[in-house]
Amino acid sequence: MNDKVNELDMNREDSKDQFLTTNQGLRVNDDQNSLKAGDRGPTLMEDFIFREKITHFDHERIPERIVHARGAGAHGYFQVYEPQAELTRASFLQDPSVKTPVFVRFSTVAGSRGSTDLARDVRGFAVKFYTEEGNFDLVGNNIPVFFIQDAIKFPDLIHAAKPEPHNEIPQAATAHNTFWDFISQTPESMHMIMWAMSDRAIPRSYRMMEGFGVHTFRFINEAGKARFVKFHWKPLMGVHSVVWDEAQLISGRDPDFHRRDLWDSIESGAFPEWELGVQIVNEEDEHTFDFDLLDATKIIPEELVPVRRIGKMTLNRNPDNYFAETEQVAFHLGHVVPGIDFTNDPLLQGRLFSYTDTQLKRLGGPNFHEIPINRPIAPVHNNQRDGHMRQMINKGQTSYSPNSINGNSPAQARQQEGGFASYAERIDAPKVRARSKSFMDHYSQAKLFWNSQSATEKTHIVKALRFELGKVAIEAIRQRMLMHLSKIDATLAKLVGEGLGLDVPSTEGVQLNMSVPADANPADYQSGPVQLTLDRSEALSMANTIMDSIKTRQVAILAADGVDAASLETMQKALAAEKAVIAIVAPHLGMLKTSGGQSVKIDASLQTVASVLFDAVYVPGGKPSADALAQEPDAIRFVHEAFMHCKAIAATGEGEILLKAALPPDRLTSDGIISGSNGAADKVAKDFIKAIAQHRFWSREKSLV
Ligand code: HDE
Repeated sequence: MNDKVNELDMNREDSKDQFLTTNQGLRVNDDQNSLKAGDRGPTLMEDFIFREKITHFDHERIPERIVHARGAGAHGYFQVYEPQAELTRASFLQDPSVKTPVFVRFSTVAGSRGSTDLARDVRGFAVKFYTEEGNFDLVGNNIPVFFIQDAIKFPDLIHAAKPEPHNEIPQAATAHNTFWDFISQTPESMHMIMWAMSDRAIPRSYRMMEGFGVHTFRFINEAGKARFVKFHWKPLMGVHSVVWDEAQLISGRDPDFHRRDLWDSIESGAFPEWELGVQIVNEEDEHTFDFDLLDATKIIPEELVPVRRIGKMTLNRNPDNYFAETEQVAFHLGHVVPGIDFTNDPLLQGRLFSYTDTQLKRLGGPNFHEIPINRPIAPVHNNQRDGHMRQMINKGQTSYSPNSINGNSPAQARQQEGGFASYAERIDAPKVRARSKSFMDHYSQAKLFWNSQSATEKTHIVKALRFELGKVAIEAIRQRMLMHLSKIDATLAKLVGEGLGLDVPSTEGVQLNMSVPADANPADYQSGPVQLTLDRSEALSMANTIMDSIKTRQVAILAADGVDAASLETMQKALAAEKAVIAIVAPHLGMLKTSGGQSVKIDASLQTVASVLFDAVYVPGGKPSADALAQEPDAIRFVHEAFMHCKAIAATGEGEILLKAALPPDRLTSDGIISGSNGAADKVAKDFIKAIAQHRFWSREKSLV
């Protein structure tokens, strides 16, 4: 039961078995021809049907989101595990039997609405909880920190990241001059840069990403006691990514890869799940860390404050209409409920302004809260009136307060009645434009992140930086970036420098932070020394993630006519039992003739798919099948690419012929390549399943560190 999904019913339309009408309900008799003076004459102004249709069409587009334009959404619900009354009075966090409806939108940041899902980018992770006390939006990302510390820099950051203004190139990519020009003068970005250059920025699936509220928020309980809180989403499938070469190829083969993955898994009943985690810090401990809790470029390492998992979110329904739901959904950090409040994080504070402002432009006026997907399930009563596209028909004579005519309704609610009261934080300070000294450590947590990565992850970061900076045409920008990297780690800087053909310049006497007010002393804005309370944090490495299931993993079975039916079936059964998704890929579409003369349906041809769309490949036996595939360049490339991207590969019997055609002999025994005779198909299937769950076999790559 999902109240919001049912509530949307009043706005759903289904034209099945209905007549075509105008927007006024008039049945249309001829939708093929406009009204003309003679069948070869000019169209008449009178044609109100033509004009209505074309006018509506002309106005079908609304401005795309200025950031996070590209996204995909889904409905679901959230359930808390235990009452959280000790921490917060928020009602949706009290009763484990209550399923609070949610709508979630995942997104990339930089690209336009039609750009590829596989850009190297931060992913948005925005959740709207339709609670009984009103909507609560947790508008987060899949990376726990941000590029900048103060919201006033956001337009600069985004202008630098977006396609360059003179030629609108490149789309959905940060690998260009302006982005790195800005970053190389903004050391507060360095921690975020480490994350953005890591594989976190190229997820395998939205279902396999963490989510973070980023800012420090406040929880407030019934007694008015406040604590700091950081929000986390932990995916039950673990955190997994693709490799960069693969991401680039997917962008061509299927730019809707993430959108499709989310859609298909929900349609097939494999509902994505995340646990909601909280890190709690008591108010008296605010200043016990070597970073500032109000600084959104810092995490609280999980080793210092563990993440408590307090509930679970399940996404179980795709939208009916992309535009009506996913495009029109309007998130806002300021959509909170009693028990959740803000802190003075200057990034958070700026966001509190931006989200309503942007909806006014994007959704066209102040009534965007009435659009069905944005409408709370909690009742709405206030004295706000009129405006573009008003849906509500407010009854009565009064639209002001106090009023005596309507008994002063709608009435303010006491706190005990659910009235929201802002946390009465004491503020007594001069009004200044300034950055706190406690925000001036820009490299320590970047170093912590680097130190916490596996050798493979470090290699990928180095390669990502070589790629991105390699696309920067201005050498001074590359040089500046190398200086910053050398502050994080000397090996990192050296390795990136080698890829760029540059020595790492000395930072002696160089002012690395150029984001300095005109009258400030630049020295006050330079980063303090690197200080590490922790050497490393296990939670930061994806190498430590969950790898226990192959559920929903996409497995390609490469086959041609004459394939060995028994080994094919054995593998199909074994994979299906583990809930993997199987596709038989053959040189042509239609039916496949097995060695035993049976017919098997082909799911995709080698022309329509590629290995980058799958997690693993299996080549069954049957000599005619294997021989035919070994003659197909697309089949050879399929196996070769799967190998290059470190995926599990299995073959039984003559299936090895294709492996031998695709890979050099010394690579046939690499990790994650499983083969056996046709008779051993059972054993091969078992080993293959274990291998797919490992996600990737990084030992095949050349490690740089
Ligand atoms: Fe956003 N951000 N943002 N952002 N943001 C928007 O609001 C903004 C930031 C995030 O799926 C916009 O409705 C400012 C951090 C998500 O609809 C806009 C600053 C985080 C989404 C806006 C930030 C986010 C947005 C554009 C600097 C992670 C997509 C369209 C202070 C915690 C939500 C819109 C969706 C969208 C402003 C930084 C997350 C312009 C000024 C940090 C997930 O209002």
